[in-house]
Amino acid sequence: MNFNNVSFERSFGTSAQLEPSTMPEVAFSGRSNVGKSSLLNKLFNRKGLAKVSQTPGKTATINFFDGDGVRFVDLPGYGYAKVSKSEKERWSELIEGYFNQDRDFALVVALVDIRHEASDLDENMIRFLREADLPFVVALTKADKLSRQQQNKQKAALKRQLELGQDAPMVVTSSAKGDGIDELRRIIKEAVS
Ligand SMILES: Nc1nc2c(ncn2[C@@H]2O[C@H](COP(=O)(O)OP(=O)(O)OP(=O)(O)O)[C@@H](O)[C@H]2O)c(=O)[nH]1
Ligand SMILES: [Mg+2]
Repeated sequence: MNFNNVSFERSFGTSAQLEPSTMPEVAFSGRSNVGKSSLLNKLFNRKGLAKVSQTPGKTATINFFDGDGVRFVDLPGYGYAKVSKSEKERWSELIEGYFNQDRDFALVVALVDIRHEASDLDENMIRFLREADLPFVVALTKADKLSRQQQNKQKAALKRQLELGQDAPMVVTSSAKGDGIDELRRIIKEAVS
């Protein structure tokens, strides 16, 4: 696939509205504000493709993008404390509803902020992906905020915390500086081929 060719398809507010799976899908999961939309934009070098915000909770729908015959799925972020209970329920309905459907899951890019310990919800997400036997790669985000030495230290600590094997796929990324973007493109290409 070619990362120069992408277009927005549609947004969905409930999982019942989701269109059936007609292409291999690459989904981006992670807590609110971790950098899902930014990473998607960086992969395609298209700044305004997915909406980015400094305010957590920006992506409150599931958004489909057609990337050269591969569907890229921007999921709403989990774990944002300041939204109402009904909003939280809507979000978990969307995320769980998406993963419970019979879809062509080629890869889940599970984003985790490199600066912190993984949250309980991050741990749950990774455990779910492992138990459901879904193909996934962990993308550690915002690497530009740490020195190289700190990045390596956090990478090892997060591998341990998330109980990922030594050679589990984990990519250190920065949407701001471009680190890890080519590597992630390679992993995506391989997963959809
Ligand atoms: N320094 C730095 N900031 C980043 C990076 N990636 C994202 N950000 C910033 O983090 C904030 C959230 O980014 P988004 O891409 O909107 O995060 P999201 O995961 O899509 O958030 P929701 O849609 O709310 O779930 C924005 O202010 C981004 O500019 C990165 O690699 N480095
Ligand atoms: Mg977003």
